[in-house]
Amino acid sequence: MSILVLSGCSDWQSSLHAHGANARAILDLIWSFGAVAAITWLLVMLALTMALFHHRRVQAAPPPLRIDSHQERRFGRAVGSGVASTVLVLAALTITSFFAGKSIASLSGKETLTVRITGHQWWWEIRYPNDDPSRTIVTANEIHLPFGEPVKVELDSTDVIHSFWVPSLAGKRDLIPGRPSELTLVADKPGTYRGQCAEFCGYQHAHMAITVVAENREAFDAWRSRQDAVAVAPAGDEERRGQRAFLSTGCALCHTVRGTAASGTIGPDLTHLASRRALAADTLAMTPGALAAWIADPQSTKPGAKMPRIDLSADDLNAVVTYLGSLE
Ligand code: HEC
Ligand SMILES: [Cu+2]
Repeated sequence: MSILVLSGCSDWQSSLHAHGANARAILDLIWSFGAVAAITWLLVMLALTMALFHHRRVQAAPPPLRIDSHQERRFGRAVGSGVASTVLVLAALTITSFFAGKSIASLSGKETLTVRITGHQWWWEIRYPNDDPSRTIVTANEIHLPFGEPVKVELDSTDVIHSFWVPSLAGKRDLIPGRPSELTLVADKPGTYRGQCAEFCGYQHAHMAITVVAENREAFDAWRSRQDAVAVAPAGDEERRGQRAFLSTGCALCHTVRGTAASGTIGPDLTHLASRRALAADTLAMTPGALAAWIADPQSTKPGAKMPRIDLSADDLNAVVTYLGSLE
């Protein structure tokens, strides 16, 4: 629990710690709306307190139809100025939010990179499209991007509505099946930012996190060319055994490992699995032990996940873990 509470405040997943132009525009809105709401609340409380203390005792109730015109004018002025100031404040807030929207929209069209994200229960499929489709990079749950450059993120979903939200970098955007949407991500400086599905999408909604790794251009290009390559061939007997087990026990029906016969598309692409930081949408760290635990019984880690438990012999399991662990 305390970890949850703390992670809400840490600066890698927080709207209050903006690390990009779009997140900053939203943070400015949060502060200005918050300040206006606080001042309004204070004024109302002040008026209420004054009313309580200046309350004059009514000696005898006046006859209901006797209108005191002086009193009426005062009431009229009070209500009128209340309405006028409400309208002014609303207009000011509308204008502020209009300009925030404009500054966010101003980045679109200036993007240097496109990332296509598809939401799945309960993981993110990430593609870096290429004019040559065979060179499109497919990965999962981890976006790499060059910092300082606006990146166009195209969003879609194949099952239910999800919502893409990396609070330190940008606002939310829903992923609605059949209704593609877009968002611009920009990170000011290198760093790792965490995002989370922000629209309840089923049982494992809370285990649907995404990581954004912002790095300099050279590091990003190096990452991209590593991802571009097909999977490394098994280097030894153990890896060969692992690959055989992987291809023959059904894993290949759902997973792709480019360069092998495995070309399933139900689950994440595993071509460069070992280059990622986490497993199953940031549910487990990328360690051999966690990988073995996940493959041996995905349902105990993420009940309801769309990956069935497949019985492998202990030796096959170890070999599969070694093989997948070699796919950098
Ligand atoms: C019926 C389809 C299906 C089969 C069969 C299947 N998987 Fe999966 N696998 C998935 C799905 C869906 C996920 C994503 C689960 C999630 O994060 O919610 C997944 C996730 C994974 C991951 C984590 C990937 C990541 O980047 O987080 C690994 C590793 C994995 N599977 C390995 C295997 C292995 C090894 C086998 C065979 C023993 C296998 N899978 C069989 C559907 C399948
Ligand atoms: Cu979701």
